[in-house]
Amino acid sequence: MTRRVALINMPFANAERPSLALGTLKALARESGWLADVHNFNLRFARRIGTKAYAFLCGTSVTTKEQTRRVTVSMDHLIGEWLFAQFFYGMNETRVAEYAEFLFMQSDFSTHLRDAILEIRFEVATFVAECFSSVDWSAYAAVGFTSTFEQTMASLCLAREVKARLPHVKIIFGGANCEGVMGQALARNFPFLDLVCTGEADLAFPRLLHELHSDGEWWRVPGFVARAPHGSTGGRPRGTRATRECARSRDATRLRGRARR
Ligand code: B12
Repeated sequence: MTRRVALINMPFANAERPSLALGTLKALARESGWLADVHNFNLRFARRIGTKAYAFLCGTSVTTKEQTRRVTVSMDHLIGEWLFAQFFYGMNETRVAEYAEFLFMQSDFSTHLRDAILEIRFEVATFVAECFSSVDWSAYAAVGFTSTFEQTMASLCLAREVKARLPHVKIIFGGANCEGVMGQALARNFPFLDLVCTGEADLAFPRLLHELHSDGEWWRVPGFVARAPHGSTGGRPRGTRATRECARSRDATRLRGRARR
């Protein structure tokens, strides 16, 4: 198996701050003798929709010609997730109208600003296609996505594409949105995810790379919820034992921390 892994940073990761997680994982991969390429597709989307619009969707407050008072998106609206969900699940204009109404009620956006936000959904399909075609995914044994804040739907869009065309490439998710039961739910609901890292990966990721390279039992590495390679019905993912092990070690760390205080 080739020792090369792609690490992906999808929208809506802040365009002004590189991902600490992917920097860490890249260094860990290198120490394990793997080549790791970080693809910051968040920057590509920022270029596509404009850096000001992108920063706004990441939480920066803005004023516009029509909107003279400064406004900020609320993280509770999950606008970034909603935009990519329109592509992932297929657009439904009734639901779009419902969401527009919701945004109108919940925020003091001008009609112009609200419509501009909703229009961004039409950029997503081309963006995902471009992300896919810009990389030779067959060069990788695994593709890892980091998801914190509003990166889950965009990551799922590209991950589904890669898995559909290259089923042998392992798809791995990790990040704050995959912690604990959230990671279990992701693995259960999206069958194209092979592994979801449900906590810190500093120890788990090198171990996973080792198992992948040696054709070992990668689905048993503690810290991941994993889908078994053969005979999986696509139902419950395997690896809950690993998650419990991971949870136990996290509890132990927390207790040690408390004891020190
Ligand atoms: C630094 C930080 C910030 C900074 C910078 C954020 C940034 N954009 O880079 C600032 C102060 C700006 C900030 C702001 C906010 N933050 Co903040 N922040 C953090 C903090 C303290 C550290 C994040 C970090 O970089 N860690 C270091 C990296 C190395 O760790 P990591 O990302 O967890 O990655 C590890 C694992 O998750 C895993 N992993 C990650 N990706 C992948 C991928 C693969 C393939 C694998 C195998 C493993 C893996 O491996 C890594 C190494 O172990 C975390 C809390 C925490 N202790 O983690 C909260 C946290 C990320 N923030 C949070 C929140 C809610 C916010 C705000 C929304 C708060 C608010 N209400 O305004 C804003 C949003 C800002 C924005 N939209 O950009 C939440 C996010 C929840 C979520 N599910 O996404 C966290 C988790 C805190 C919490 N527990 O609630 N934040």
